[in-house]
Amino acid sequence: MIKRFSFSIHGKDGAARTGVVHTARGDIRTPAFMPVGTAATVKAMMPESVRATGADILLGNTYHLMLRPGAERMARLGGLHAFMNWDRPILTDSGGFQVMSLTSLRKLTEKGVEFRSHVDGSKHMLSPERSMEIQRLLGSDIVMCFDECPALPADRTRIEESMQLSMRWAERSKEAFGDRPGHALFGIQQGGLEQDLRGESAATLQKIGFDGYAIGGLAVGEGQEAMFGVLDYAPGQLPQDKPRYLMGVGKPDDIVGAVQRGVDMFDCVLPSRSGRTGQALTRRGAINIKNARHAEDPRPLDPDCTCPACTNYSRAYLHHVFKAQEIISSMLLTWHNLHYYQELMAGLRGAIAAGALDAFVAEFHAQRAAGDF
Ligand code: PRF
Ligand code: ZN
Repeated sequence: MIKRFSFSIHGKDGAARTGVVHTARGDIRTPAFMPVGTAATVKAMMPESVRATGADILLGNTYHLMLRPGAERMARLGGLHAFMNWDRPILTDSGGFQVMSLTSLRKLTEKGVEFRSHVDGSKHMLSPERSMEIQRLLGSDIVMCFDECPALPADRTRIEESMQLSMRWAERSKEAFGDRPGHALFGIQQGGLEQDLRGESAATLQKIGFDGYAIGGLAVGEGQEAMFGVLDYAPGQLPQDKPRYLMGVGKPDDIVGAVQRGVDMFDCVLPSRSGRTGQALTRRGAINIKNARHAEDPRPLDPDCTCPACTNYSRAYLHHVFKAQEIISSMLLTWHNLHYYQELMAGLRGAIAAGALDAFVAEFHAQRAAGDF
């Protein structure tokens, strides 16, 4: 018997919720942060290390994996989970957003989008139907609808036409996805910063019917205040009893504000990418390990962090290996950043369950205001 996809809410505090998404490959505690494993790896991390940071689920990308190593090849090799040695849930993004941000010379039509690979210039096509097929070949547990996401600012006509195209593609995605027990399909709300268009998008998606609902089209240049303005109403336009996923967000304070407004799932390259560029994200804010002030500092990054970077190494060492471009620099800082993100999510879950989210958020901001250790 394949376990059915479901979501149970165990506690609420204001608009925030904590619960568990149940999948055939295991449970996802929410609010959840999904580390990004674009090319079948969370860069600089072994999968068992990613798990050790507390991650329940990873994100993979249709766009990158279709180009390299290829979806059909991945299927012949047993699917993404076996290929990358991660047996827990994987959510895959559908590719449209990456085509728009990573390729030039693309052609958008009702059918889908034609583009040239950023790897070798070869020509490819993505459509709702092909995106569903690729995500099936990868073996994704949570499949995302194929959508289009305009960069902001954009005028209302452009936002409206794009949203309506995404809704027609959502319908085709659902049809092409079919009936796949144990696998989930999420719709993606679009509509920019326009409340009525967001409402129309949410209503259309609910009529089609999905296992979960993403809020797309945010964190694309509008700024935190405008994003929170949308999040003041967007989660309420979506079903109460299904998971809500804010795509591509974000910084720690973005996540905290979005959780307060009713979002359950997040993904972002920030903790892993900034780990590779020498930025540590901590309770007290960001620390730039490149800075010469760390060169002889024997203290750990964060004295209270239990990650390997903070338990076993000094800031002086982390500064040295970054300056010397040693691979361990990326490994240690990525581990620390992912550990910090997962601790933050665990803290949010505990605070919501205890009905103490306001106090938790006040302490979160107070520690950041206190600055470096
Ligand atoms: N759609 C899809 N993927 C995304 C986004 C979107 O709108 C965003 C926007 N922040 C990030 N990733 N399919
Ligand atoms: Zn640490």
